[in-house]
Amino acid sequence: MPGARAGRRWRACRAPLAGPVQAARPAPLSARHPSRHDGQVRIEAVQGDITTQDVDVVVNAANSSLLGGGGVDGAIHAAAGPDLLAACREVRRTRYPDGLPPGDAVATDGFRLPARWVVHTVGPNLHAGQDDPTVLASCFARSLEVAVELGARSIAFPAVSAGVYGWDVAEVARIGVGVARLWEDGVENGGREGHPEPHGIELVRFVLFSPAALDAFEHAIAASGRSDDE
Ligand code: AR6
Repeated sequence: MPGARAGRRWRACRAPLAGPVQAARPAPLSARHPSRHDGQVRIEAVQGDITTQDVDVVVNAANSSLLGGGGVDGAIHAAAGPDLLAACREVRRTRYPDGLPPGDAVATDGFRLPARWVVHTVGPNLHAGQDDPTVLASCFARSLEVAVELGARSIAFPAVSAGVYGWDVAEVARIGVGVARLWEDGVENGGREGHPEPHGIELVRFVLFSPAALDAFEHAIAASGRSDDE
């Protein structure tokens, strides 16, 4: 199970939030979870443009420079406006002068996006020989961790590394959904009973550009054991 191995990695590279990001003021736990008793997370896949998603956090499939690029990275920067690039430059200057390493994640505000925050992660680039699935799993896991630290309830992921970086979308789907399921189960936090603090994430949405990618993620969700209607 790649997500299980990835758990060790994402703890190992845990880092504090970037300075420029304004974290949500946490509400009392009773108010944050008015209707949830079991810690369940809704995991879903939709076809669409991630920049239009009405969620708390949109995840960006960035590169280590954090200074923009093509694909989903270019779309997010275009939709968020130039303040996003300025925030990324600040993150580079203050926290990651050598760039964000593959598998890690860092937050900025979302600026003109409907999403309040962007969590930037860097997937492994298969074309550069980066073929370790634990690094890809760490992208999903670290992004979730950062979202929790922000106080987010909902998060949208693209198919990280399935574009320019060359990973097979079915593999990305298996890994991304696997990490989300582990999170849902509380495995990385000692199980629901032993969870020291509710994580607060209620929705993990994978947003896919193409019907083929949607199909891959729907298949991975179905294969991972539970339907969200259960
Ligand atoms: N909404 C949802 N998915 C999208 C969107 C969108 N607006 N645009 C593209 N995709 P990629 P990577 C899909 O290449 O493989 C950038 O230049 C796309 O169809 O964006 O991690 C960065 O700066 C694909 O399925 O990310 C890096 O240099 C998926 O998003 C490099 O590309 C990821 O494709 C990162 O490559």
